Amino acid sequence: MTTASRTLDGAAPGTRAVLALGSNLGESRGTLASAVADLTGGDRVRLTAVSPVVRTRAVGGPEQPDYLNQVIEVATDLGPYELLAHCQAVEQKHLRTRTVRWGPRTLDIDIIIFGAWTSTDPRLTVPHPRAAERAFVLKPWSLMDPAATLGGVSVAELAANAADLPGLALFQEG
Ligand code: A4P
Ligand code: MG
Repeated sequence: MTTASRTLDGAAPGTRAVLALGSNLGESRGTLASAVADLTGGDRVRLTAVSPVVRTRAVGGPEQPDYLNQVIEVATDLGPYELLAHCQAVEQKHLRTRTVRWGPRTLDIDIIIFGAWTSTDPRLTVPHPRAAERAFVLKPWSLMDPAATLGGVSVAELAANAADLPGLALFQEG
């Protein structure tokens, strides 16, 4: 599980988890930056790789603004449900409210994979059941880790075939 792009802390111990962040309300760029800091600021969840930020057209739900999406990889000592609670606490901190499914939000954090662990529990389904078809997850993930696989398939290949790929562009910083 190493590639040249996993430069932040390639040797970190713990379970490797991939998290996908999305925001389309408020100051989304700043929200993503502070969410990554909040997620990985403690010593039980360590940042090991981070993707570029991409601007994406909303998939599903009502008419809504474009999203900024980003993917990170962490090494963690937490169990999967503890990591979910941690992600939800960070969402709450950013005033996430849940009204409409797939509706606009200040911050959404999904656990995409958690090591080799799998689950079909609706409270925590891993791998994330819709990740394999979503360029807004797959493309930044493949840019972060060109060798990544999901269900044995290349994430870069899945991204290239995702229906929402045409609505995606790299976010220009500054
Ligand atoms: N849950 C189950 N599995 C997981 C998991 N792997 N990671 C449960 C995180 N949560 C998981 O999520 C609802 C419940 O899913 C949680 O209580 C948790 O226990 P939510 O975040 O409250 O609701 P949601 O995000 O509105 O629903 P859902 O089904 O998670 O939506 P998605 O699939 O995350 O899609 N378009 C663009 N361009 N960019 C986006 O980021 N995001 C969505 C949301 C839709 N369209 C988008 C984007
Ligand atoms: Mg979600």
